[in-house]
Order: sequence, then C-alpha cells, then structure tokens
Amino acid sequence: AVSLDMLNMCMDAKHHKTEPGPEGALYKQCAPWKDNACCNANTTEAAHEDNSYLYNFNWNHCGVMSEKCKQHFIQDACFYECSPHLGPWIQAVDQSWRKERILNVPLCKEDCETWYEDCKNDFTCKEDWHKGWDWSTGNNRCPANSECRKWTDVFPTAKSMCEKIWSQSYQYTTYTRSSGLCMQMWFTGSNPNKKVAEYYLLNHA
Ligand code: FOL
Repeated sequence: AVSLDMLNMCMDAKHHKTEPGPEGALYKQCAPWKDNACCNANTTEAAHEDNSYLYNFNWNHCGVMSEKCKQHFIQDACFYECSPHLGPWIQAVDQSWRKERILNVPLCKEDCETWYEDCKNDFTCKEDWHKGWDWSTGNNRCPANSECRKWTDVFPTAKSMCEKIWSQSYQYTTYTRSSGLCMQMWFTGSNPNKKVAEYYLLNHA
C-alpha cells in the first residue's frame, strides 16, 4: 500500500532530523530548503566546509578541487541532508553510520550534466566515494592501490559519475528540469521535487 506520509519524511541517517519542518535560516546553497527541511542550520553550514564534521570528507583527495566543481558537491550535500521528498527512494541498509539510504533517485539531466561539466578537469582516485578510503589520518585519502586519475578517465560519462559516485543514490535520466519527472538538486523558490515524488509514489509503487 502506498502512504502519502512518504511524500514528507526524513530518512534515518547520520544527521537527518526525525521529521521535516521549517528552519529559520539555512546556509547559502541550502537556503532553498528552509521552509521544509530534514537538515538544521548547523548541518548546512558544515555542508559548505571541506573536511567537515558531517563525514570528515576531504574533497581535495587528488589536489585541490576546483571551486566550480565543489559547488555541485555542496549542492548534493544540501539535497541529501535537507530533502523532505525522498520517501519513494528510501531503503533500509545495514551500515555503521546510517540505517537508511536513498537508491536510484531520478536526477534531472541538466543537474547531472552541469555537475560533470564543472568537474571534468578535476582529478579523483575512486569511482565509489562511499567506500574503500584510507581513513588512517582521520580524513579520507586515496588507498594505496588507487592512483589519482583524470576525472574523465574515472567517469567516462556524466551518467557514470552521477550513478557511481554515491553508489547509486542517483539514477541518471534524460528527463529535463521542466518535465516534472526528475528530481532537481538546484532550485529556487518552492521545492519542485514534492510533485515529482508524488508522481513516482502514485505511478511506480
Ligand atoms: N550524497 C548523496 N546524494 N547520497 C549519499 O548517499 C551521500 N552520502 C554521503 C555524502 N553525500 C551523499 C556520505 N559520504 C563514508 C564515506 C563517505 C560518506 C559517508 C561515510 C565512510 O566512512 N566510508 C568508509 C566505509 C564506511 C562503512 O560503510 O561502514 C570507507 O570505507 O571509506
């Protein structure tokens, strides 16, 4: 049975609130979620920092990440931490740091492709950024068996990047932002993703 509660909920993960709700203010790129969010203000400030307490994650593991590329990782962090409309894609997992994850969220073509375009001159050593790092210093470093390579050698296409980088959190789609059939990482004004989640809940469940 489908429950409309799934259209407004937070996953049970490391920094998510129990229930979505308004936040007075959210930081910079996360501000669009302030009327209804699964994140709080502290989480959104940290989402803009390198090596933040959120996951101690180091974006600069193969030299300094370009500013334009980093913007997309910040936006991804806002989307992941703040979105209250991911219910249709939440799955239980047995991981030390979270009980639930998102799987195959249909990402709008432009959001994936601009992310890839803005990162394609950067470098990385891994295609799955969720596992297999060397954490001995406290932050993720490339493991001994993984050389830094050109972004485009690790991810030959935008699709491969969007799908592999967070172990299939996203599914690449050819739907455009105006279609109402895909989720937008970037938006201004009211959250366009609620209607998309409703569509998937009613038509795919
Ligand atoms: N963005 C999106 N869209 N989906 C996500 O799932 C997501 N997850 C993170 C950030 N943004 C996201 C969290 N990132 C580790 C590495 C990355 C990370 C969280 C945790 C980590 O500790 N990796 C260990 C394995 C830990 C384990 O699975 O027990 C490692 O081996 O490197």
